[in-house]
Amino acid sequence: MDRRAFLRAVGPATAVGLAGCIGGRSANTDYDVGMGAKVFRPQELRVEPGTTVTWLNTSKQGHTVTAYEDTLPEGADFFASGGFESEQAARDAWGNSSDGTLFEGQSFEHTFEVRGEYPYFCIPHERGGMVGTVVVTDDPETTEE
Ligand SMILES: [Cu+2]
Repeated sequence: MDRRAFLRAVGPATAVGLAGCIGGRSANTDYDVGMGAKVFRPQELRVEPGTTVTWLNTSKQGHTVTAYEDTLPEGADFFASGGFESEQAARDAWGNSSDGTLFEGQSFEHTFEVRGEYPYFCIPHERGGMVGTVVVTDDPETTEE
């Protein structure tokens, strides 16, 4: 079983539109982390180094995917929807003009090379608890470290 297929298999049973899926994978179903009203699903995703993770806004609300810069593993790249280079830049841009927002059906990707834990959040729903973690590990199929 390939890695992405495994991740989908253990991921959220989120209902998404099925139009256009006949005979293959549509863009709307090919994602690793979905989004509810104020939640990332799954909240924790475990992947091997080198994995490209795709987030898809499967809700009607606008969200962001924004890394907590201060807690990134050493040597890891910052990531944020909108392509900002720092957490502060992402927060400022969202505050000024909602830049970096993923609207319904929009996706964001990041490739994780460095092992470790990557907490991230949604800027407008951070206070509502919309946070998640990507764990990059050589052994993604267990939940014990
Ligand atoms: Cu959100």
